Amino acid sequence: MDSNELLSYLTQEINEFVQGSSNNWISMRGALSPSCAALKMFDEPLIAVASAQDPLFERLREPDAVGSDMRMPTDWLPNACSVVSYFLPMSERVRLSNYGGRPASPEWFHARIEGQFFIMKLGEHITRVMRAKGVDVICPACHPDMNATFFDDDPSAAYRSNWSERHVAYVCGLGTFSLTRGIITEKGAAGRLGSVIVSAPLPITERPYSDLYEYCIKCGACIKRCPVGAISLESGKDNYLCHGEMQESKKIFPGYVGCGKCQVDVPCEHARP
Ligand code: B12
Repeated sequence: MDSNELLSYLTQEINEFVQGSSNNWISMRGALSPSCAALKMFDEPLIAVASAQDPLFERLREPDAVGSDMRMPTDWLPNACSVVSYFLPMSERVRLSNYGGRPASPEWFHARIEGQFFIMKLGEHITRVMRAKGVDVICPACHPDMNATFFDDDPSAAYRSNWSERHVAYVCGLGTFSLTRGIITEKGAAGRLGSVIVSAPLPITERPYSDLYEYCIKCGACIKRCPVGAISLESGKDNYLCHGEMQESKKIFPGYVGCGKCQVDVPCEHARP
């Protein structure tokens, strides 16, 4: 298979998995509320590729970007050649359910918790199909070394992962940051991200922007949506306040966390404004 064929094959495998895997649906038995029965969490993803040697990855190790803990593609996979990033847009049902005020809707809680589980299942699936083609692959989100530091762990390094999926998505050409610091893609900001690193060369996606916040129109709609006043035009989003709201949300359904109010009922919800 040449690199174009391999990317087409991978894209098809990802799309079929999102469409066909039962893990993308909430069963009647597992539903937090009757409204969530047979809920499909994610629609067809966006997929983009960067070279593992793209110098922008090194730039992420600077303190103003992510910091020195940010791992490079070759730290995960020594023979890394390409990085594939994917954005899974929340389904309309999930998005609309979260239009009200706090707390997050049960549908949104599912897309946060079972949604992340699904992203890991997708990573495992990609790993299987790529290995079957003789390609080495690592999915950082499925790897025991993937971590994130929260304020309680170390305030000076708070809210940083050693593989920030948004920064990887930015390098791969999927989109730019918003006032809320979420990534805005061609399918909006309401969704979750994942990525894999592979040893095969794949056709690289053009990065159609040069500014970090190019897709954000700074309309301020997310400012009004935030229940704790964590977002401002002057300083973007205060992660400490945002995290506090997420912690509060844990009291509603044990084991569930989420908010996402700033990602819905805003112009960047499901399209690039
Ligand atoms: C820690 C964390 C949080 C923290 C802090 C969030 C944050 N903005 O960092 C808290 C608890 C607050 C949080 C909340 C939420 N999170 Co969260 N979180 C993470 C996590 C685990 C790590 C984030 C990280 O490493 N940040 C690193 C710091 C450095 O990022 P930053 O300060 O925002 O980055 C700025 C600088 O880098 C600056 N910059 C300066 N110079 C330069 C130079 C260059 C070259 C670049 C690129 C950037 C740059 O630009 C950036 C934007 O301002 C990721 C998962 C992962 N492993 O990636 C999910 C993740 C970011 N969360 C996600 C989501 C969905 C949420 C929630 C909506 C939860 C929910 N589902 O209800 C909320 C609100 C999200 C929001 N609007 O920001 C998604 C984002 C999806 C998207 N569309 O972008 C992620 C990617 C999880 C996933 N797998 O999809 N989260």
